[in-house]
Amino acid sequence: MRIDRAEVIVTSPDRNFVTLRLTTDDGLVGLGDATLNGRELAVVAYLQEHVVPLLMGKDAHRIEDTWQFLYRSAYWRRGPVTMAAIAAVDVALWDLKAKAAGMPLYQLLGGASRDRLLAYGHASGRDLPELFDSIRKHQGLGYRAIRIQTSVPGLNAIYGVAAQAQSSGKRYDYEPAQRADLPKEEDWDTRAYLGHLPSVLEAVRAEFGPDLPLLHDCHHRLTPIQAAKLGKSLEPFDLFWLEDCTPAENQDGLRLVRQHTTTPLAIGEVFNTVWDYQTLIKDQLIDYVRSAVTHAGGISPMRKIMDYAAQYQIKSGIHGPTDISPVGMAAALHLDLAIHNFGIQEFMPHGDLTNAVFEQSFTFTRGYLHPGERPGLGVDLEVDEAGKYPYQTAYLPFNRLQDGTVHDW
Ligand code: EZ4
Ligand code: CO
Repeated sequence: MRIDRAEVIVTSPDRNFVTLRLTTDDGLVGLGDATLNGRELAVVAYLQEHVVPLLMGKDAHRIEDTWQFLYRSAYWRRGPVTMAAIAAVDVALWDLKAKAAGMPLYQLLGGASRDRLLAYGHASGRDLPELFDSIRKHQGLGYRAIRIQTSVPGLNAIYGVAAQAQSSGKRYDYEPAQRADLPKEEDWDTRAYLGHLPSVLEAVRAEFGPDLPLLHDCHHRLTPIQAAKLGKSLEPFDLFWLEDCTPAENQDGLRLVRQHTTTPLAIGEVFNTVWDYQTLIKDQLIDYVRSAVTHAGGISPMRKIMDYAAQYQIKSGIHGPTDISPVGMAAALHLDLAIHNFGIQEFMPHGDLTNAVFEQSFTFTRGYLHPGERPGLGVDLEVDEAGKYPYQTAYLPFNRLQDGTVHDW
C-alpha cells in the first residue's frame, strides 16, 4: 500500500477547511484535517511545498515512522503550522490503515472502551433570558452538558456569545466564519467580567438545578491570580471545568490557580505537543486535556499525551469547535472511544453546506456521540461539492482594553 497521490483541498462551505487527501496505489483514499483557523494557507503551503513531495511512493502502513520522519527531519520542531500539517498526514494514514483492515478506526486503537461519548454544546446569551433560551434549546437537541458564555454589561461584544437573538429562528451560528479582510476588534474589561460571571452561573444553577454539567471558557484572558479568584468564586456552582483560565504558555501559572481552587481546570486547545503538557500533567495542575487531534500532530501523538495523562487520572476533553472539520472531529471520536481516560467531547454541529461537502458516519444521539462503524474514519470528501466553495479570507477577532492595549481575546 504505497502513497500514489497527495492532494491538499481547500474549501469554504460555511468556513475555511483544509483537507489532505491521500490515494494509494491500490486505490484507497485517506483523509486528514489540516485546518488552522485564520492561518489556513500557511498550512496549505507547508503541506504542498514541503510534505507532499516527501510522501510520494512511501509505504502508507508506516504511520509512526512517517510521523517521526516529518517531525525530526524538518529540524524545526513543534508550532501550530508544522503540527497541523503533520496531523493531517497522520490521520490520513490511520484512515487508510483502517480501510485496508476493513474496520472502523477505533478498533485499531484497541477497540471501544465505552458505548457512547458524552458531548457538550455551546450555549450563550447577551442576557439571562437569552442565555436560558439557548440552554433550553441545547437540552432540546439532546445535550447533557453545556458550556455557558455570557455578555458582560458595559462590553460591546464578546467572542463566543451569539450576536443574534436565539428566538430569531435562524441557525444560531456560534462561531461565524468571520470572513473579512481584517480581524474584528472587540473590547474587554477583566474587572467587569469577574464581577458579572458568578452571578450568571448562580442564576443558571437556580434555574436548571444542580445536576446539569456546566462548563465555562475564559479564553486565556486572566492573569493567574485573577483566575484563582474566579475559580474560587465559582466553586458553589460546581463547574464541570473552567477552561483556558490563564494564558497556556505559562505552565507554572496553573500552579498558582490550583493552590487556590478545587474548580476543575481544562487547558490546551492551542497546544501542539506533549511538551506543552509536561509540567501540567506531571504536577497534576489540570484535570482535562483540551488539544485537538488536528492541532497536536494527529492521532499518534494524542494517544501518547492521553496515555501520559492517564497515569495522573487526567482525562480528555478534545477540542471540537466548528473550525475542526468533520474529518478532524471523526478522528477525535475514534480516539475518544478507544482510550480509557475519556472525559467529554466538545461538539458544535457544522452547517448544511459543510455537511454536504463532508459526508459523515458519526452520530449525535440524546447527547452522545459515536464515530460509527464504517471502515476508516467514516468521512468522505465530496470533491466536486468542495470545489464550489473557494477559500475566503477570514480572521478570528481580537480584543483591546479601554485604553487601547491589545489583550488576549
Ligand atoms: O476559540 O477554535 O473551546 N473552544 C474554543 C474555540 C476556539 C476556536 C479558535 O479557532 O475556544 O471556539
Ligand atoms: Co476554548
